[in-house]
Order: sequence, then structure tokens, then C-alpha cells
Amino acid sequence: MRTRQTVLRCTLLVAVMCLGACRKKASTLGESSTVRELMKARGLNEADVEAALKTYTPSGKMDEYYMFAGGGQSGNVDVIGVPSMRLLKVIGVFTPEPWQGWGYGGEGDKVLAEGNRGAHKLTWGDVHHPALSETKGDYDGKFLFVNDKANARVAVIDLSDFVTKQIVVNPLMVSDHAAACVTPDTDYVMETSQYPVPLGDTYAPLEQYKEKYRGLAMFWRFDRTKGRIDPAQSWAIELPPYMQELADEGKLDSDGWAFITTFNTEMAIGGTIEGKPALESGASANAMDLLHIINWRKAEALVKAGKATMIDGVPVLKMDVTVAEGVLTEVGVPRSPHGVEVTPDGKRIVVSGKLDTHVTIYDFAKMKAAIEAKQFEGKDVYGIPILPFKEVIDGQVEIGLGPLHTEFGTNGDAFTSAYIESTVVKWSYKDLTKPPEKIKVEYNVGHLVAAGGETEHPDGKYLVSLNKSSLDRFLPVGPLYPQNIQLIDIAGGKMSLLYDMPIGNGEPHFGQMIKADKVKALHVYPPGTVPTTNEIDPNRVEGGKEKIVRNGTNVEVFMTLIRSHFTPDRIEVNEGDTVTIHVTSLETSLAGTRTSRSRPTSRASTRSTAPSSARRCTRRWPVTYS
Ligand code: RUQ
Repeated sequence: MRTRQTVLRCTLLVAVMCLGACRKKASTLGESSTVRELMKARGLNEADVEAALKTYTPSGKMDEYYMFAGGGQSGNVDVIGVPSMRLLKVIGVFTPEPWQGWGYGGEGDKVLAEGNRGAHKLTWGDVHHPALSETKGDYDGKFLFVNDKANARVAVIDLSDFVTKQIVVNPLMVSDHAAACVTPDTDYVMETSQYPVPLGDTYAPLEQYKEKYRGLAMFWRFDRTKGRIDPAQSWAIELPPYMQELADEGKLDSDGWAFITTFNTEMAIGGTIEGKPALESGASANAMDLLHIINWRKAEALVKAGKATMIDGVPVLKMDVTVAEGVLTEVGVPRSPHGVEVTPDGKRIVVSGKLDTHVTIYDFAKMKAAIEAKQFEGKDVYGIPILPFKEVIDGQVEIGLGPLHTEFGTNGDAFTSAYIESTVVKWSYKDLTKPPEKIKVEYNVGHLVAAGGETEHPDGKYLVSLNKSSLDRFLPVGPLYPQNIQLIDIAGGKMSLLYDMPIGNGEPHFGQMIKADKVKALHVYPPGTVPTTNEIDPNRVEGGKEKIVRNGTNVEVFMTLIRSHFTPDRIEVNEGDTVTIHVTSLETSLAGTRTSRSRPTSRASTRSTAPSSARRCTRRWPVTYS
């Protein structure tokens, strides 16, 4: 306690000295008393001031990390600066975004349209799990992949301009959950189903659930040079109709493998209104559920060898093939598992069971040896071999009530969210006997995200707890509370809470945090660039060459734009004309709009207020005139 107070006093003193230096005055005790008065007036204690000093980011100073948070049912992605927790951008993905013209007559319409399910136009999504692209198991800052849980879709966002470039629709699933997750070099983006359906666009009554319904793991091939998923090179693995929950890809020792939790091995189908047991209780009857263990590298070879069956245009490895070839194995996991995460060294797999108070740590070497030796303790109803649970685990650690997800720090640190008791629990995957440490979070944490926390080299610096409720944390805004995402310092010995950020739109389900200097965002586009394709628009126009071209009732306008100056600034058309406006932004600099800053930085001086880009919109001209 004494040492802590000394540290805090020193921190305060440093703050006071900084304050003094900024004012170009010698530090005096008078200023120190100003800080004390401020603390008193605002009811702050020393811990608050310490937290403030660790997060306060003065005007013009950049954050150390980007956090990309899934925007939940708002269907977009929130970009947040860490440690300031300032919202930097909302990336339009599955939902039209009027302020940035996403889905309002520009090229973004085409990307959104790629995401339609046949004739069914989709204008929203449920974004759960962002995954940053990786090179050799570490985030490379190039791409971000997100899923739409509600409609089984995956989107590709380019981090050179933070624009969504592609949406792919999974033809074999109606909902996904474990997505997106990437292989260590981003060869594949994995998406697994949550709620099983009969494969191949067919119908079967729920009574035929066991025979006809199936889960699926989709391996979307990512073409890095094109920056797009290549559906033609993608394939899938058929899975039993247990409800697939979450997944992770192996790395290093476990590279080439994937792990998927399942929670309805009972294959319950509910039916409360018919007097049958509720789906929830039916799906929680077994003491153990199952983890799928997939040798995806071997599966890929089987697909190339022609062992897959085409269903709705996707090569699918059916269960009889994967079982016969030893590609699909299972192991028991304690009741209703949720998260599964591979440790940074790739040697262990951590599974949390919602209805179990422990995390279970599996040893990949033991799993692999048992698979090779065909050391199984039985088979499931589909003939998939099951590994002996006790033989392949390292052990279990008591976490608390409702453990959901785990992220990693340095030196074997692991952080698990406990939903029911609203805590983040730190433990060691290298020393399972080390007593866990807990920090309270407000309230009901789902996911958590640590800086670099899913890579081979986590940073061990910041952790964000993504809480689903906030109750008494913010000014009341009616019965629907904002979510609360809380920044936690994990760099010191003990975890400490730094900051609360309310999220007043869709629930940021999961996030990924990357060192800011790894992301090389463009400051300005080459003139004429179409943001959704990064190609130069053939309809771009140079300054001075603007024109209006009439062809019958079709009118094409070739327009330039610099800030609020449009050329031409007047377009005359007839009622019933179809007007297409090609807009080329010629804006290239911020020089004219920069106001004086207290802290100019070299980065800011080259910034542009608007990207120089081409945008096209076609619409029927309004038929009413005033
Ligand atoms: S999981 S219900 Cu991310 Cu905890 Cu979706």
C-alpha cells in the first residue's frame, strides 16, 4: 500500500511538472494544489488520476492501438483508438450508412448487393467476430474480416482505406457464429454454422433433425494479391448437427488444425408449446459436449484429390470421408462450451464451458499422438472417433461463474471473461497452479480483447472487456442501457481498470486490437480511385473537362468536386430523364482547412479532409418540381 501511494504521488508530481512545462512556468507547489483542488472538486481519488494519466490523449496526439469492434446488429465495424477510447470511424459493412454514402447510390451499393440472398435484399447484419489478417501468425494490418451471424455472410475490409470491398454469402448455411477466423498466413478465412440446416437448399421436418440436418465448417480461400475471397477455391467440411459455437485455428505446433466447440450434442429440438422440453434445457442435459478437431491441411488435400461432393456449388467433404481419412476427430468438453482459443505457442487449446466454472486446457501434442495412435474412447452417433478426455488435457483452472472467452498476454498470461459474475480472470496457461486474479467489470462481460491477444506474440499491454450492460455507469438514457466497454491495464503486475466507454449503438461483440503503426492507411487516393475496387474509374474527369452528355432521355454528368465546390453546379433535366452523375473528387490536401493546433504533427500536416475518389450515382430524377 505504501509503495503504491509513493508511486501515485510520483505520478501526480510528474503530472504537475508536465502541466508546469506546458505553461512555460516553473513547477510550483501552487499548481500541485490546483491539481488537488481539481481532484476534490470532481471527487477523484489518486487511482482515478493515475487512470486518467494512462488514458488521456491530448488533442493532436495519436493513439497507440486501433481496436476494431464488431458492430453487432448495426451491421458495421467500430474503429476505436486505444488507450483514449475515442471512436475514430464506423466502417459501413452490411448496413447502409447514409453519412458516408454507403448504399445510397454509389459503388457501395454493388458490394451490398453481393450480399443479397438471391432475390432477398439484405440491409443489415449481426457482426460478431472481426479477424485481422495475419502473416506468420501475427496481425499484418492489411485486411479485416467480419461475419454476419444472422445471415451467414463474411465481409472483407481493406485497411488501406477502411472500406468494405467484398461480401460473400454462404450458400450452405443460414446462420454462422465462429467467423471470421483466419489461418496463420490468412490462406483461409473460416466460417462455421451455428444452427444446422439440411444441406443443399432442401427442407426436412425437425423430426428428421438427426438424419437430415447438418453443421458445416467453410474454408473461404483468401487471395491476398487480389484482396478478395475466392469462392471458386473455397470448400467445406460437413459436421454433425450439434450446434457449432466458436472456433480457432491452430498455430505453430498446431498449424494446419482447427478446433470448434459444439453445445447441443443432445440434438434437442425444443417444442415448449407442444409440451416438450425447452431447447435450452434439452441442449444442456449432457455433462459433456464435444469439440471438433479438424486436420484442415489434410482436408484441403482431399478436396484437391476430388474426394468432395458438390453441394450448391461448394465442394463438401462429407462425414464418411473425413472419418475414414482421419480428418475429423472429437474430444469431450465440459457442459455447453463456448469459447475455444489456441495459446500463442500453439501448444494448448483452452475451452470455456458456460455451465462449468472451469477452463479446460488441452495439450495439442497429446491430442495429436492419440489421433495417430488411434487411441479413442468411443465414437459419436455419426461414427466420429472421440479421444479420451483425461489423457489429452493438461488440466483445468477454476475461473468462476460463466466463463466465456480467453485472450492472451505475455509470459503465459491468459485472461478469461466470466459472464455471470462480471469479472475478468487472469490465470497462467503455463502454470495451472498459479492462483487466478480477478477484476470486477460492469457488467456481464461477453468477449474480451487484448492487444495482439490472438497472435503468436501478444503485446501484454491493454485489454478491453466488452460488457453487455452498464446499469449504473452512465447518465440514464431510458430502459435500454448502452453497452460498456472497459479498458484494463494488464501491463503492470495487477490488472487495473482505466476507462469506461459507453457504446450507444449495436453491441460491439468482439474486437481485435493492433499496434497502430502496423496499419498503413492512405491519406489520399490517387485521383479517380473507386474506393470499393481501388481501381481508377474510366469515367473520372480532370479539372476543366467537366461536361454534361445527353443521349435521348439518359443524361450523364461528369462532375468534379473540391470540398463544397461542384462543377458543374447546375444540371437541367427533363421530367422522366435518367441522370447518372460521375463525381471525381479533386481534393488532395488539408492545407486550407487546418486550424491552428496546439500539437501539430507531421502526420496531420499531410492529411486530407476528403478522399480524392470517384463516386457514381444513378437514379430516376424526382418527378416533382417546385
Ligand atoms: S460469442 S453469441 Cu462471440 Cu461469446 Cu456470439
